[in-house]
Amino acid sequence: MSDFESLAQIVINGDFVGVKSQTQKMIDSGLDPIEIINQGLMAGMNVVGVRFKAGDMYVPEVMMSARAMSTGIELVKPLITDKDMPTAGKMVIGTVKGDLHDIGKKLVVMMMESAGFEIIDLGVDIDPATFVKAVKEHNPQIIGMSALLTTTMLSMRDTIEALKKEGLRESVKVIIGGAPITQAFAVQIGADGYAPDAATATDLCRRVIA
Ligand code: B1M
Repeated sequence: MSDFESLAQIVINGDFVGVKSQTQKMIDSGLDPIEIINQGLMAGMNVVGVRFKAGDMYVPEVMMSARAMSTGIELVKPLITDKDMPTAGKMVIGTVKGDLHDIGKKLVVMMMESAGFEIIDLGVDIDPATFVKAVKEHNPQIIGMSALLTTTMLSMRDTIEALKKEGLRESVKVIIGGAPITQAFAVQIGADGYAPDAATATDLCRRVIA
């Protein structure tokens, strides 16, 4: 097994202590930091995404892997400049107004960061005006909204309407998710896509901005 394969496997195992020593070893031996990220850390997280989607890995394991990957990224980051590491895209994300559920959203954030996206996480209970303000401030390609309550999911429609009112709807893709959300609902409110889980959300984001 190569050093890269071994690092990927340690990420899959969620072993953040192991990731620290293996990443440091690879840095010390002069390997390219970008390759350490792409062929080791992210390669491992990609496998985690596929297994999670297939139901072969569960939320706590995914969180352990994401933490392990972040440990490695923190070691490698000082060695690279922003221009060396192109981002896959920028997304503003939040749980909608009136809704405090954020475990699933955090999982989406972790998966997307692992895939190289820059994420601005607004947190929970985010009203349409705050999403609009964040679009103006950060100029993301994507807005992601999460809702876990049937009583709050309509706030997604309100945010889309607010974006239209401000003339911003054409400048961002809107993706939505959360337990009560369906593809039919996404179509109904004019979102660009719906993802049932965090791994699919990452694939969807890649697709909508391709
Ligand atoms: Co609440 N809660 N809760 N809750 N809670 C549910 C959602 C509920 C289904 C439980 C039930 O009754 N069976 C129910 C909603 C009923 C409904 O509307 N149909 C409910 C209720 C009623 C409530 C309160 C109203 C209870 C009360 O106070 N009477 C209250 C509301 C508070 C509020 O938000 N204003 C409330 C409060 C809470 C806690 C604070 C105690 C806690 C949240 C803690 C937190 O998030 N920090 C909580 C929890 C934990 C749950 C359950 C048990 C678990 C939710 C969860 O984290 N799932 C939930 C029951 C259930 O779902 N089994 C329930 C794990 C998580 C990984 O999955 O969030 O679905 P999920 O995310 C997935 C996908 O949905 C998707 O990817 C994720 C990972 O694969 N996804 C996206 C999510 N966001 C996405 C965004 C995307 C794409 C994909 O793109 C942007």
